[in-house]
Amino acid sequence: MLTTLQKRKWTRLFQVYDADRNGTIEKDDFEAIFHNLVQARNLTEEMPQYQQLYAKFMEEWEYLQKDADKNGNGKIELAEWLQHAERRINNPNIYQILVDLADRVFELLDLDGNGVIGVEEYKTFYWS
Ligand SMILES: [Ca+2]
Ligand SMILES: [Ca+2]
Ligand SMILES: [Ca+2]
Repeated sequence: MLTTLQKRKWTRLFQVYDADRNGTIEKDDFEAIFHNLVQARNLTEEMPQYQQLYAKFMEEWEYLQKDADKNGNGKIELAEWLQHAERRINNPNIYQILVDLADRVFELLDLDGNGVIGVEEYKTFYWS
């Protein structure tokens, strides 16, 4: 069982991943997040950072689809996500993929590099 705090955190994370806010996580959401990030950062396809980030996003999505999408409809519903969270928390190797990705996203979002995501930086990400 997830604790109340874990449940809240993972629900929040679900909302972050659900970029188009339609209530489920799909590959499109991953693509959208990725494109917002690379735009905010002015990364272009020929840059190694772009390729690395894209690979990370797709790795994460493929993993999610395999492990979380239990009804196989190509979307992760919140209930599937929370069950997935429970398995993931208990598996440090898998957990690491998520932590790496979150670090990478954080690094990219912190446009001025001060170690904090400011409101403007957050906006750039979600409303660019
Ligand atoms: Ca979505
Ligand atoms: Ca599903
Ligand atoms: Ca910052």
